[in-house]
Amino acid sequence: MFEWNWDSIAAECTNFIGPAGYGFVQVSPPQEHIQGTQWWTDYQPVSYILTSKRGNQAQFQNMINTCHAAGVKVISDTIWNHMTGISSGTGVAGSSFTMFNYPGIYQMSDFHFCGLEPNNIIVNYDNRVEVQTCELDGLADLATDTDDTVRATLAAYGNHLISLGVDGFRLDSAKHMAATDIANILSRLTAKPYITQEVIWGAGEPIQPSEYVGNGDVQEFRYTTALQNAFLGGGISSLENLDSMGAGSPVPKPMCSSRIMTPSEAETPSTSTLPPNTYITATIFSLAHSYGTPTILSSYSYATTDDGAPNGGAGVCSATGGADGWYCQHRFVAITGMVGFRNQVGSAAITNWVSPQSEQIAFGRGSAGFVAINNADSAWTTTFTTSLPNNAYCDVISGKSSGGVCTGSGYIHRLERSVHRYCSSTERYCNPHGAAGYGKSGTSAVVAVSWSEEATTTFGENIFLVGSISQLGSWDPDSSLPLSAATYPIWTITVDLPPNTSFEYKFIRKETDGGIVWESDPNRSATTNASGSQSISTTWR
Ligand code: ARE
Ligand code: CA
Repeated sequence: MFEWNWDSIAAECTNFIGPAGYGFVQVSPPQEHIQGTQWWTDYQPVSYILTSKRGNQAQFQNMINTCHAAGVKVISDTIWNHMTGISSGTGVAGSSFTMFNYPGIYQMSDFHFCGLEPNNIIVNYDNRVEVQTCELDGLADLATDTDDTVRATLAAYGNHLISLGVDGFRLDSAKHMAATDIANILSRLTAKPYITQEVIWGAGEPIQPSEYVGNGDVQEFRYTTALQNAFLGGGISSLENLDSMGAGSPVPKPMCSSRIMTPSEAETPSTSTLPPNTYITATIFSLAHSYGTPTILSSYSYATTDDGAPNGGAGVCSATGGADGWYCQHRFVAITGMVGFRNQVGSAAITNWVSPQSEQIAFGRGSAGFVAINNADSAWTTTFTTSLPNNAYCDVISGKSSGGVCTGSGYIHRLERSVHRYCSSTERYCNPHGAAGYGKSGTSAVVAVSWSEEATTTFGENIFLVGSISQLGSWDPDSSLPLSAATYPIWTITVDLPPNTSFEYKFIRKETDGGIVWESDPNRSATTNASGSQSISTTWR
């Protein structure tokens, strides 16, 4: 929530971010910084007082509590590398300073003076020592390597944030501190927060993002570049090889850069309607694909790149987009639909990847979701093979499920596990078929049947449901439905079945070696109700 103030983030957590299913909200730096309307004044710290443009400590605390109550964790942007770049002044909380003397906190001896003529400012990114001990853009560089006052002060700041309930830190300019410096400071924290480190990968540079993975996640930006290149002409079929697209070298899995391109980097979205543009389409891809931990940047429009937040920093949105200069990308229907999709598919593997031509791809995520993306300007009409069980599904991109009814298009997922979808010539994206349980077609009445099957298994064995009707796999073990072991030894599953329908079924156990053990005869039987839901409890036999 780039540059949103604390009160408006608190309200947005309650009103939208929590209900939409986002896991975290990342916020701009909370500490005292230099004065000025430009957004980047936030990156010139003056003290560790928690008063910034966005509010004071009480407001920051209230935001954390409110977001937590809405089920949303908080990541704080955190600056450990440097202090100010301007030579003197007064911070937004009233603290006076001169560069290299921050009263009561740091003095001259706590900073690096790397000896680089004429002004100690980093020029050569091919020199490790220069990058880590000279000044980034002239920002007073803290001696994080040698100075115990610096390390203790930064850890005290981190512990203060943790004591308020902050769940994670984004470590700004992490590349400009040795990974071991960061590790030392982290070791002094009272709890281990979620860590994401900004280490921009640069061609030929000696400092590698991989050096930092021991501390936490790394935001290294090659993912952004790969997506941008693919969607803006390179061809999205190339994304099948995402793991090896990092400018000739592999993009290692654990360090995904998650920041998606901003609207200004792609095409500026309209604030009133859902625009079928590249930004949206690429964001859909990043949420559908298993790679990394996606971040949605929620930003604002600007005339110059120095512009600070609109509306005095108070974030405002319309129902499905921005208002008063804010974009509110986190509210876009397609994006929130895909957040739900991602929550549903979890860690399920990618299945059934197809790309008939370079600008069209489709793939599934286990038994829970399927997405088709058309980045060409021509229509794409085809039949897909998916890993989804036969069922009715909502298109979560054109509308999300609300009260069990699709507000967008609904699809019946038919026999042969295929699904039809047509993209019009004006659409640059095609719609994914959303997660089971994330909304059923409003046009097809179904009865939700929930089973609780008690079964003891050994590690690696799993229980599946198979039966006489197509929704239960037509007695084909390969089409059987997996039960959840979340409440082991009670295995559970809920399946939407047609009303007033009689069928037979059994549970099967799949062994670690692929073998299948059927329950003993006779077959179990049941008949669905006319509507609503029903529950059946059984025990393995
Ligand atoms: C401002 C003024 C400057 C002035 C300075 C000091 O704009 O003209 O010299 O103040 O008075 C942000 C803004 C800066 C701003 C700064 C402080 O972007 O414009 O400077 O706040 O107010 C490298 C770093 C990377 C860093 C980028 C900017 O490795 O960590 O440079 N990114 C983070 C944030 C920024 C933020 C800072 C760090 C500082 O994302 O928003 O700066 O807190 C290659 C290399 C990269 C290098 C990149 C750009 O790609 O591989 O490592 O990134 O070039 O140089
Ligand atoms: Ca440094």
